[in-house]
Amino acid sequence: MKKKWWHNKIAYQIYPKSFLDTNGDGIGDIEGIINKLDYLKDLGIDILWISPMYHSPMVDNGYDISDYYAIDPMFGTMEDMKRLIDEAKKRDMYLLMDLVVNHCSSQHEWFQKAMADPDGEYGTYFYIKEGKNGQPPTNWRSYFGGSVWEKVPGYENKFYLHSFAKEQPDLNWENEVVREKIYEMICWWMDQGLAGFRIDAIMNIKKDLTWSDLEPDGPDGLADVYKVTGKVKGIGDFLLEMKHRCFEPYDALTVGEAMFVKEEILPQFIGDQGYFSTIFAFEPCHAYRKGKNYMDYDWPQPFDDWKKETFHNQKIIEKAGFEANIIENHDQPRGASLFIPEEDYGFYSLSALAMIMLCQRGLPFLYQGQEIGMSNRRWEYAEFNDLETINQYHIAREAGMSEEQALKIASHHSRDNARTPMQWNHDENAGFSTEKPWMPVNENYKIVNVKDEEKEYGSILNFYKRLIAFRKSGEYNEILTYGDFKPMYEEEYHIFAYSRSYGDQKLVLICNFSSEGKSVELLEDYESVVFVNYEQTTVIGNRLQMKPYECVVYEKR
Ligand code: TEU
Ligand code: CA
Repeated sequence: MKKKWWHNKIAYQIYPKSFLDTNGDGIGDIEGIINKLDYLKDLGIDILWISPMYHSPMVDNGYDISDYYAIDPMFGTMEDMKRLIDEAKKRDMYLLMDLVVNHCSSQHEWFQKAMADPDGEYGTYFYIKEGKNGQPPTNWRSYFGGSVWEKVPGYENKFYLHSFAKEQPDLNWENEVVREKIYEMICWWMDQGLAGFRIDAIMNIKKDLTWSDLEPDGPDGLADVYKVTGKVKGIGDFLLEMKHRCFEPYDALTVGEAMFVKEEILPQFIGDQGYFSTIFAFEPCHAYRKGKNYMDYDWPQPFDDWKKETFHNQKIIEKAGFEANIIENHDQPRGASLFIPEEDYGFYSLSALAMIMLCQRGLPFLYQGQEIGMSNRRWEYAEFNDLETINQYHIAREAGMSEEQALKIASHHSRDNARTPMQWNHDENAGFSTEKPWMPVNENYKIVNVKDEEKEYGSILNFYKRLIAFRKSGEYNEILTYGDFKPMYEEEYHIFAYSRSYGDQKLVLICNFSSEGKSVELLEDYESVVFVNYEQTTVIGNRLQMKPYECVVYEKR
C-alpha cells in the first residue's frame, strides 16, 4: 500500500446549518465556520468535510442541489467560500466539500427543462420512462418511502426516477453529456483549492437497466431500491472515469459514502488503484440496524455486534487499504446515545468510546459536537424536521404502534438528533445564534458546551484534545496509523481490546465497556501505560483490575 498525505490525519465533519450562526438568522453560515477554524485547529483537526452548502431549496437540507456553482445565500456568498478555503490553507487544514451527483434538485435548471420537454435533450439527463399498464415502470421503493417513480406533470404515462425524495430526481449517468458536465463541475471546484470530496450516495448511480420488478417486501407491493442499486455491474466504469478525470490529477482525497461493499470487491474500491481514496466504515456503527426500518433497529447499539463487526471490518480493510472510521454522522443518532446506555452516559463512557475509535486503524472522522459529548435530545413529533424521520414515524404507526411508541422509536433513531445546534456555551441558544435556531437546541447545553468544557481539565473536550495529540505524536503516529490491528480478548464479556503492532513496537488497548468493575488477566507483559482515561490503573499480580468504562493503552517494547 502506498503512503498517502492524509493517512495519518484527523478529520471532522461540519453540518453547516447547525454549526455557528453569525448574522442572527438562526442558521449556521460560512462566516461561522471561518470563526471556528482556530478552535478546530487547536482540537487537532487537519481535514474538514462540510455537508452541502450549494444553492438548494433544502428539502433534504442541502442534499438537493439546484445550482452546483453557487453557494446558498443562507450560508453566504462564493466570496465567503473562497475566504474559507484560504483561511483553512493558512492553517494547513484541508477542505472537503460534499459531492451530491446521484441526483440534483427538482429546482435545478436541467430538471426544469426536462419537465418542460421530457422528450427533448434535457429529458435524457434524467431517467424518464413510460409506465406499464397504468402503473409506474417498476415497483421500486425510494429511500424516503413511496415509489421511486413520480409522474411528469402534464403526462399520464411518463415518470421520472428518484431514489430519494421526489424533489431529488436521479441524474442519468448513462448519458455521456451528463457525466461530462459533472466532471467539469468537480474540476472547477478542485481548482478553487479543495483537497477533495466526500461523495454522497454514490452506490446508486448505476441503475438496473433491465427495469425489472422486485419481489415485493411490504404491503405496498414495493421493494427497496437499494436491493438493486450497488449490485448491478458496471458502476466501476463510471467511478474510474470520474477518478481519472477529476481526482487523480489533483491527488485529491475522496471519501465514498459506499454502503454494502463486500470483502471481495473492497480492493477495487479503496486499493491503490481503487475508485476512492477511502470509504466510510459503516458496518460497525450500523450494527444496530437489524432490519430496514427504525422500528426494526436495536437500541442502544448491542456491544457484542459492534465489537464483532469492528474486528471483522478491521481485518478485511487491512488487506485492501484504508477506511474512514466514524461513530456518528448527520444521518445517525448521536454516538454518545447510541453506543452508551443512557444511565451510563458520562466522562468515562465517552472517553472510553473515543479511545476505542481513535486507536483503530483508519482515518477518524469526528462529527461536530462529538468532542464535547453531545447526545440525543427529547423530541415532540411536531419538532421533527427530517423527512426520513417523519416517514419512519408513520411506518411505525402503520405497523400498529401507538403514538407514544412510534415517537420513542423516532426519537432514538432520528437524523435530527445529529442536527441540533452546536453547543458553544451556556448562554441562550447555546451560543449558536442570537435568534431562535432553525432546530431546537438540546436542553443539556447548560452543562455540555465548548466554553465550560475548555475551562475544565477533566472535560471530555480536553480529553479528546489529549487523545488526538497522542495519536498525532511523533512516537505513536506511525503505529496508530499503519500498525497491524489484532483483536484480543474476543470472548471476554464487555471487554473491547485490540493490539496495534508496527516493526518492533506494540500497543495494547483494553477497555471495560460496562458500568461494573472487572478483573482481566494480562496476556502480555505489561510495561508502560501510555494513555488512560482514569488517573490510575490497578494491576494486582498479572491481573488488571478495571473500573467501570476504564480504558488503558499500554506499550510493549
Ligand atoms: O445518504 C445516503 C443514504 O443511503 C441514506 O439513505 C442513509 O442511509 C440514511 O440517511 C441513513 O439513515 C446520503 C446523505 O448522507 C443523506 O443525508 C441524504 O439524505 C441522502 O444521501 C440523499 O442525498
Ligand atoms: Ca446565519
